[in-house]
Amino acid sequence: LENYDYKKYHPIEEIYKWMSQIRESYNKVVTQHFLGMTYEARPMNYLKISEPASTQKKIIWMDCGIHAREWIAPAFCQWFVKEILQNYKTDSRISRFLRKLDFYILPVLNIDGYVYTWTHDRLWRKSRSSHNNGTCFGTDLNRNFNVSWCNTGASKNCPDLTFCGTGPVSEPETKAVSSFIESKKDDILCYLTMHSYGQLILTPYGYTQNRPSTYDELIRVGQKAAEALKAKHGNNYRVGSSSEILYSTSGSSRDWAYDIGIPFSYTFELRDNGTYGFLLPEDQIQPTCEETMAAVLSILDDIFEKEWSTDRAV
Ligand code: 0X9
Ligand code: ZN
Repeated sequence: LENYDYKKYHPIEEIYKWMSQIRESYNKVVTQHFLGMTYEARPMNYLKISEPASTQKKIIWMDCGIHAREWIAPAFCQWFVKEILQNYKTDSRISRFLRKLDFYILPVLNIDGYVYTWTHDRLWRKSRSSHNNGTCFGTDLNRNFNVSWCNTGASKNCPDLTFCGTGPVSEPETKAVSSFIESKKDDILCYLTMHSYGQLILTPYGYTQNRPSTYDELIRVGQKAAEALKAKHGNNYRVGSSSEILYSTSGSSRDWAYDIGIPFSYTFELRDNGTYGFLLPEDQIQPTCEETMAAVLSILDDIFEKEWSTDRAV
Protein backbone atom coordinates (compact mmCIF):
# COMPACT_ATOMS: atom_id res chain seq x y z
CA LEU A 1 0.00 0.00 0.00
CA GLU A 2 2.99 2.26 0.53
CA ASN A 3 3.36 2.12 -3.24
CA TYR A 4 -0.20 3.05 -4.23
CA ASP A 5 0.21 6.06 -6.49
CA TYR A 6 -2.23 8.75 -5.38
CA LYS A 7 -0.91 11.07 -8.08
CA LYS A 8 -2.34 8.91 -10.85
CA TYR A 9 -5.85 8.00 -11.97
CA HIS A 10 -6.73 4.37 -11.43
CA PRO A 11 -9.04 1.90 -13.18
CA ILE A 12 -11.77 0.36 -11.03
CA GLU A 13 -9.93 -2.94 -10.44
CA GLU A 14 -7.11 -1.00 -8.80
CA ILE A 15 -9.56 1.02 -6.72
CA TYR A 16 -11.28 -2.15 -5.49
CA LYS A 17 -7.87 -3.59 -4.64
CA TRP A 18 -6.88 -0.35 -2.91
CA MET A 19 -10.03 -0.56 -0.80
CA SER A 20 -9.31 -4.05 0.40
CA GLN A 21 -5.67 -3.18 1.13
CA ILE A 22 -6.70 -0.08 3.08
CA ARG A 23 -9.12 -2.11 5.13
CA GLU A 24 -6.46 -4.75 5.87
CA SER A 25 -3.71 -2.26 6.71
CA TYR A 26 -5.90 -0.15 8.94
CA ASN A 27 -8.26 -2.82 10.25
CA LYS A 28 -8.53 -1.12 13.64
CA VAL A 29 -10.21 1.95 12.17
CA VAL A 30 -11.45 1.04 8.68
CA THR A 31 -14.26 -1.25 7.68
CA GLN A 32 -15.78 -1.82 4.26
CA HIS A 33 -19.52 -2.06 3.79
CA PHE A 34 -21.74 -3.15 0.95
CA LEU A 35 -24.30 -0.65 -0.33
CA GLY A 36 -25.77 -2.47 -3.29
CA MET A 37 -25.05 -3.58 -6.85
CA THR A 38 -24.73 -1.35 -9.88
CA TYR A 39 -26.85 -1.89 -12.98
CA GLU A 40 -24.08 -4.04 -14.45
CA ALA A 41 -23.77 -5.97 -11.17
CA ARG A 42 -20.63 -4.46 -9.74
CA PRO A 43 -20.55 -4.13 -5.95
CA MET A 44 -20.78 -0.67 -4.44
CA ASN A 45 -18.84 -0.47 -1.19
CA TYR A 46 -18.07 2.40 1.10
CA LEU A 47 -15.24 2.72 3.59
CA LYS A 48 -16.07 3.64 7.15
CA ILE A 49 -13.33 5.29 9.16
CA SER A 50 -14.19 5.07 12.81
CA GLU A 51 -12.26 5.02 16.05
CA PRO A 52 -13.74 2.91 18.81
CA ALA A 53 -15.68 5.08 21.25
CA SER A 54 -18.27 4.62 23.89
CA THR A 55 -20.53 7.35 22.56
CA GLN A 56 -22.69 7.37 19.46
CA LYS A 57 -20.90 9.37 16.79
CA LYS A 58 -22.12 11.64 14.04
CA ILE A 59 -21.43 10.90 10.40
CA ILE A 60 -19.67 12.75 7.59
CA TRP A 61 -20.62 11.31 4.21
CA MET A 62 -18.60 11.87 1.06
CA ASP A 63 -19.21 10.41 -2.38
CA CYS A 64 -17.13 10.83 -5.49
CA GLY A 65 -17.60 9.92 -9.11
CA ILE A 66 -21.37 10.16 -9.54
CA HIS A 67 -20.38 11.50 -12.98
CA ALA A 68 -18.14 9.02 -14.71
CA ARG A 69 -15.75 11.33 -16.53
CA GLU A 70 -14.89 13.50 -13.55
CA TRP A 71 -11.84 11.42 -12.66
CA ILE A 72 -10.38 13.90 -10.20
CA ALA A 73 -13.30 13.19 -7.86
CA PRO A 74 -12.54 9.51 -7.12
CA ALA A 75 -8.88 10.50 -6.90
CA PHE A 76 -9.84 12.95 -4.17
CA CYS A 77 -11.91 10.43 -2.20
CA GLN A 78 -8.88 8.17 -2.11
CA TRP A 79 -6.60 11.04 -1.16
CA PHE A 80 -8.96 12.01 1.64
CA VAL A 81 -8.98 8.48 3.08
CA LYS A 82 -5.18 8.32 2.90
CA GLU A 83 -4.77 11.69 4.61
CA ILE A 84 -7.12 10.82 7.45
CA LEU A 85 -5.50 7.44 8.02
CA GLN A 86 -1.90 8.64 7.81
CA ASN A 87 -2.49 11.57 10.13
CA TYR A 88 -5.19 10.80 12.67
CA LYS A 89 -2.72 9.73 15.31
CA THR A 90 -0.44 12.74 15.01
CA ASP A 91 -2.65 15.55 13.74
CA SER A 92 -4.58 16.93 16.69
CA ARG A 93 -7.33 18.33 14.50
CA ILE A 94 -8.05 15.04 12.74
CA SER A 95 -7.84 13.02 15.94
CA ARG A 96 -10.28 15.44 17.54
CA PHE A 97 -12.69 14.94 14.63
CA LEU A 98 -12.44 11.18 14.94
CA ARG A 99 -13.44 11.24 18.58
CA LYS A 100 -16.84 12.59 17.55
CA LEU A 101 -17.23 11.75 13.89
CA ASP A 102 -17.19 8.73 11.62
CA PHE A 103 -16.31 9.18 7.95
CA TYR A 104 -18.26 7.28 5.33
CA ILE A 105 -16.54 7.43 1.95
CA LEU A 106 -17.92 6.10 -1.33
CA PRO A 107 -14.96 6.47 -3.73
CA VAL A 108 -16.85 5.77 -6.96
CA LEU A 109 -20.63 6.08 -7.00
CA ASN A 110 -21.15 5.53 -10.73
CA ILE A 111 -18.91 2.49 -11.16
CA ASP A 112 -20.39 1.26 -14.46
CA GLY A 113 -19.93 4.67 -16.03
CA TYR A 114 -16.41 4.94 -14.63
CA VAL A 115 -15.48 1.60 -16.18
CA TYR A 116 -16.94 2.78 -19.49
CA THR A 117 -14.73 5.90 -19.43
CA TRP A 118 -11.70 3.64 -19.17
CA THR A 119 -12.78 1.15 -21.83
CA HIS A 120 -14.92 2.96 -24.42
CA ASP A 121 -15.49 6.66 -24.06
CA ARG A 122 -13.37 8.88 -21.83
CA LEU A 123 -16.06 11.57 -21.77
CA TRP A 124 -18.99 9.37 -20.71
CA ARG A 125 -21.01 11.03 -17.90
CA LYS A 126 -24.06 8.93 -17.05
CA SER A 127 -24.65 5.45 -15.67
CA ARG A 128 -25.00 2.51 -18.09
CA SER A 129 -28.62 1.43 -17.68
CA SER A 130 -30.38 0.43 -20.87
CA HIS A 131 -33.35 2.36 -22.28
CA ASN A 132 -35.53 2.59 -25.38
CA ASN A 133 -35.28 -1.14 -26.12
CA GLY A 134 -31.55 -1.22 -25.77
CA THR A 135 -30.90 1.63 -28.17
CA CYS A 136 -29.89 4.18 -25.56
CA PHE A 137 -27.78 4.00 -22.41
CA GLY A 138 -27.34 5.88 -19.21
CA THR A 139 -29.15 7.95 -16.63
CA ASP A 140 -27.63 11.07 -15.14
CA LEU A 141 -27.52 9.81 -11.57
CA ASN A 142 -27.32 13.39 -10.34
CA ARG A 143 -30.80 14.01 -11.78
CA ASN A 144 -32.31 10.81 -10.44
CA PHE A 145 -32.71 11.54 -6.72
CA ASN A 146 -36.15 11.97 -5.25
CA VAL A 147 -36.28 15.72 -5.01
CA SER A 148 -38.25 17.82 -7.46
CA TRP A 149 -37.56 15.03 -9.91
CA CYS A 150 -37.04 16.08 -13.54
CA ASN A 151 -38.55 19.51 -13.13
CA THR A 152 -35.75 21.74 -14.28
CA GLY A 153 -32.28 21.29 -15.74
CA ALA A 154 -32.99 17.66 -16.57
CA SER A 155 -34.33 15.72 -19.53
CA LYS A 156 -36.80 12.89 -20.02
CA ASN A 157 -35.03 11.79 -23.22
CA CYS A 158 -32.45 9.10 -22.80
CA PRO A 159 -29.93 10.37 -25.35
CA ASP A 160 -29.55 13.59 -23.39
CA LEU A 161 -26.67 14.10 -20.98
CA THR A 162 -29.04 15.05 -18.18
CA PHE A 163 -31.53 12.18 -18.65
CA CYS A 164 -33.29 11.91 -15.29
CA GLY A 165 -34.24 8.24 -15.61
CA THR A 166 -37.67 6.66 -15.85
CA GLY A 167 -38.77 7.86 -12.41
CA PRO A 168 -37.36 9.16 -9.16
CA VAL A 169 -34.66 6.78 -7.92
CA SER A 170 -35.20 4.46 -10.88
CA GLU A 171 -31.53 3.44 -10.89
CA PRO A 172 -29.91 0.82 -8.65
CA GLU A 173 -27.03 3.17 -7.81
CA THR A 174 -29.26 5.99 -6.55
CA LYS A 175 -31.48 3.45 -4.75
CA ALA A 176 -28.49 2.02 -2.91
CA VAL A 177 -27.15 5.41 -1.87
CA SER A 178 -30.43 7.02 -0.96
CA SER A 179 -31.84 4.14 1.04
CA PHE A 180 -28.60 3.93 3.01
CA ILE A 181 -28.40 7.67 3.67
CA GLU A 182 -32.08 7.76 4.55
CA SER A 183 -31.50 5.05 7.15
CA LYS A 184 -28.70 7.07 8.78
CA LYS A 185 -29.96 10.57 8.19
CA ASP A 186 -30.51 11.48 11.83
CA ASP A 187 -26.80 11.00 12.46
CA ILE A 188 -25.38 12.55 9.29
CA LEU A 189 -24.16 16.10 9.82
CA CYS A 190 -22.58 16.65 6.45
CA TYR A 191 -23.17 15.41 2.91
CA LEU A 192 -20.37 16.13 0.45
CA THR A 193 -20.45 15.15 -3.21
CA MET A 194 -17.39 15.64 -5.38
CA HIS A 195 -17.56 16.64 -9.04
CA SER A 196 -15.49 18.47 -11.60
CA TYR A 197 -14.99 20.91 -13.10
CA GLY A 198 -15.48 24.62 -12.43
CA GLN A 199 -13.89 25.39 -9.05
CA LEU A 200 -17.08 25.93 -7.12
CA ILE A 201 -18.48 25.15 -3.71
CA LEU A 202 -22.22 24.84 -4.20
CA THR A 203 -24.99 24.93 -1.63
CA PRO A 204 -28.65 24.02 -2.13
CA TYR A 205 -30.69 24.59 -4.12
CA GLY A 206 -30.41 23.58 -7.74
CA TYR A 207 -34.12 22.97 -8.23
CA THR A 208 -35.35 26.39 -7.16
CA GLN A 209 -34.12 29.94 -6.95
CA ASN A 210 -35.46 30.02 -3.39
CA ARG A 211 -32.74 30.03 -0.82
CA PRO A 212 -32.70 27.29 1.80
CA SER A 213 -33.50 28.31 5.38
CA THR A 214 -29.87 28.01 6.49
CA TYR A 215 -28.45 29.69 3.40
CA ASP A 216 -26.41 32.33 5.27
CA GLU A 217 -24.68 29.77 7.41
CA LEU A 218 -24.03 27.46 4.45
CA ILE A 219 -22.44 30.34 2.55
CA ARG A 220 -20.37 31.49 5.51
CA VAL A 221 -18.97 28.00 6.07
CA GLY A 222 -18.44 27.58 2.32
CA GLN A 223 -16.58 30.86 2.05
CA LYS A 224 -14.27 29.95 4.88
CA ALA A 225 -13.58 26.70 3.08
CA ALA A 226 -12.78 28.56 -0.13
CA GLU A 227 -10.32 30.75 1.79
CA ALA A 228 -8.61 27.71 3.28
CA LEU A 229 -8.45 26.23 -0.20
CA LYS A 230 -6.93 29.37 -1.66
CA ALA A 231 -4.29 29.49 1.06
CA LYS A 232 -2.80 26.24 -0.30
CA HIS A 233 -2.02 27.09 -3.92
CA GLY A 234 -3.65 30.44 -4.54
CA ASN A 235 -6.53 28.93 -6.44
CA ASN A 236 -9.85 30.78 -6.45
CA TYR A 237 -13.17 29.01 -5.85
CA ARG A 238 -16.56 30.66 -6.01
CA VAL A 239 -19.18 29.89 -3.39
CA GLY A 240 -22.90 30.11 -3.91
CA SER A 241 -26.13 28.29 -4.36
CA SER A 242 -26.21 25.93 -7.27
CA SER A 243 -29.03 27.60 -9.17
CA GLU A 244 -27.55 31.06 -8.66
CA ILE A 245 -23.92 30.53 -9.62
CA LEU A 246 -24.09 27.45 -11.86
CA TYR A 247 -27.40 26.41 -13.37
CA SER A 248 -30.69 24.84 -12.41
CA THR A 249 -30.80 21.12 -11.73
CA SER A 250 -33.48 18.93 -10.23
CA GLY A 251 -33.06 15.53 -8.64
CA SER A 252 -29.53 16.19 -7.43
CA SER A 253 -28.12 14.25 -4.53
CA ARG A 254 -27.12 17.39 -2.65
CA ASP A 255 -30.57 18.98 -2.70
CA TRP A 256 -32.12 15.65 -1.74
CA ALA A 257 -29.68 15.23 1.17
CA TYR A 258 -30.36 18.74 2.42
CA ASP A 259 -34.12 18.33 2.18
CA ILE A 260 -34.16 15.09 4.18
CA GLY A 261 -32.44 17.05 6.94
CA ILE A 262 -28.68 16.81 6.49
CA PRO A 263 -27.66 20.33 7.49
CA PHE A 264 -24.29 20.82 5.75
CA SER A 265 -24.80 19.62 2.19
CA TYR A 266 -22.37 20.79 -0.48
CA THR A 267 -21.35 19.97 -4.01
CA PHE A 268 -17.70 20.58 -4.85
CA GLU A 269 -16.75 21.26 -8.44
CA LEU A 270 -13.01 20.64 -8.40
CA ARG A 271 -10.35 21.87 -10.85
CA ASP A 272 -10.01 23.27 -13.29
CA ASN A 273 -11.77 26.21 -14.90
CA GLY A 274 -11.93 24.71 -18.37
CA THR A 275 -8.36 24.65 -19.64
CA TYR A 276 -8.36 20.86 -19.41
CA GLY A 277 -11.86 20.40 -18.02
CA PHE A 278 -12.66 16.76 -17.35
CA LEU A 279 -9.23 15.78 -18.70
CA LEU A 280 -7.35 17.27 -15.78
CA PRO A 281 -3.68 16.21 -16.15
CA GLU A 282 -2.27 13.88 -13.53
CA ASP A 283 0.27 16.47 -12.40
CA GLN A 284 -2.66 18.46 -11.00
CA ILE A 285 -4.00 15.63 -8.85
CA GLN A 286 -1.78 16.42 -5.88
CA PRO A 287 -2.34 20.20 -5.73
CA THR A 288 -6.07 19.73 -6.34
CA CYS A 289 -6.32 17.18 -3.55
CA GLU A 290 -4.21 19.27 -1.17
CA GLU A 291 -6.34 22.35 -1.57
CA THR A 292 -9.61 20.39 -1.48
CA MET A 293 -8.47 18.65 1.68
CA ALA A 294 -7.96 22.06 3.29
CA ALA A 295 -11.45 23.11 2.25
CA VAL A 296 -13.11 19.97 3.60
CA LEU A 297 -11.23 20.20 6.90
CA SER A 298 -12.36 23.80 7.20
CA ILE A 299 -15.99 22.74 6.80
CA LEU A 300 -15.44 20.07 9.43
CA ASP A 301 -13.93 22.67 11.78
CA ASP A 302 -17.09 24.72 11.56
CA ILE A 303 -19.38 21.75 12.01
CA PHE A 304 -17.33 20.56 14.94
CA GLU A 305 -17.36 23.99 16.53
CA LYS A 306 -21.08 24.26 16.10
CA GLU A 307 -21.87 20.81 17.50
CA TRP A 308 -19.36 20.54 20.30
CA SER A 309 -17.88 23.91 21.21
CA THR A 310 -19.72 23.88 24.51
CA ASP A 311 -18.64 20.31 25.23
CA ARG A 312 -15.87 20.54 27.86
CA ALA A 313 -14.93 16.92 27.43
CA VAL A 314 -13.50 17.25 23.93
O1 0X9 B 1 -24.62 19.15 -13.67
C1 0X9 B 1 -24.27 18.63 -12.62
O2 0X9 B 1 -24.79 17.64 -12.14
C2 0X9 B 1 -23.09 19.21 -11.85
N1 0X9 B 1 -22.15 19.79 -12.72
S1 0X9 B 1 -21.17 18.79 -13.54
O3 0X9 B 1 -20.40 19.59 -14.46
N2 0X9 B 1 -20.15 18.13 -12.52
O4 0X9 B 1 -21.96 17.80 -14.15
C3 0X9 B 1 -23.63 20.30 -10.98
C4 0X9 B 1 -24.15 19.76 -9.76
C5 0X9 B 1 -24.56 20.87 -8.89
N3 0X9 B 1 -25.72 20.50 -8.21
C6 0X9 B 1 -26.90 21.02 -8.54
N4 0X9 B 1 -26.95 22.04 -9.34
N5 0X9 B 1 -27.93 20.48 -7.99
ZN1 ZN C 1 -20.49 16.18 -12.13
